[in-house]
Amino acid sequence: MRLTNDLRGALANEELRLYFQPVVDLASGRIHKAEALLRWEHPTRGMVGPAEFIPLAEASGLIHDIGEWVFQQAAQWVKRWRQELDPYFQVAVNQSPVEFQRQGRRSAQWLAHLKTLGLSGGALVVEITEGLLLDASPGVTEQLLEFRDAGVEVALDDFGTGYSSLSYIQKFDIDYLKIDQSFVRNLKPGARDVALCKAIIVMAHELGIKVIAEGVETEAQRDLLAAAGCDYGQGYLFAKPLAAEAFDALLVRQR
Ligand code: G
Ligand code: G
Ligand code: MN
Ligand code: NA
Repeated sequence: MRLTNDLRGALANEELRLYFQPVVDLASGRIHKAEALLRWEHPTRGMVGPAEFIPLAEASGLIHDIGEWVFQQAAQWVKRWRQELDPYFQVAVNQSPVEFQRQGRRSAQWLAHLKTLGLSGGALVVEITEGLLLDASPGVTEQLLEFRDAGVEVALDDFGTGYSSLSYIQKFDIDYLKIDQSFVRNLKPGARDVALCKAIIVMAHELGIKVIAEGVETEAQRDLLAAAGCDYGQGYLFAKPLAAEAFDALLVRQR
């Protein structure tokens, strides 16, 4: 396919961009973390989103080199933000099931690389989806444990859209649960989704898991989530995903 061929050249031609969206502590209103979101600045098509090209990257095997690039970029930026702004700042990177299952011995290389930058594993959060846990092979479990041992935190992305089962999150020692934006969208006083979000938050907290709400677009949504005890929010209300330099400027302004 044409786009897959172009994607082969995207890394070499430096067409990939790593954007960052703030993750805000709902109690203080401060930016504590960022989610790294990949973009492809295609020479003729303009900005291409990951939903379009990640599947091609997976099918072609290019996902592994791309994932490596994402990690390198994320590590470089989190180093800066930890050094200059906040020693506990974290950057979250997304891993598709295909990537995560092949992570294997790369974990050791990642950790070694973080170490050369003077960073601990705790500088990173890895976002995985429920689907990965559903057919969890011994390799997946092992990988999760390896991250845990190294202090890398794990977030369960898009929570509520898959086969959300309480047994997974209990079994896999997850650090964060990200409530999918489809639940946040309909948050209005008295709406059923308020009860749903509250229940998710209470359950997560009982299990020692922190909660991030995605797709927060209005102050009303933010206030309902904060009142429900949600720890973090992410969404256009705070900022859309930003180019690294713009995100950097945002962080400097909050210092
Ligand atoms: O930012 P946007 O809505 O376009 O992201 C769409 C999807 O792409 C999200 O579900 C996100 O998890 C995924 N995604 C974004 N960046 C990356 C990445 O670096 N690697 C992988 N595997 N998925 C990503
Ligand atoms: O990794 P994940 O599947 O959670 O990807 C999050 C996606 O949601 C990204 O594509 C990001 O651009 C998008 N997004 C982030 N904030 C908002 C928001 O407030 N509203 C909507 N509609 N989308 C958002
Ligand atoms: Mn995500
Ligand atoms: Na998500």
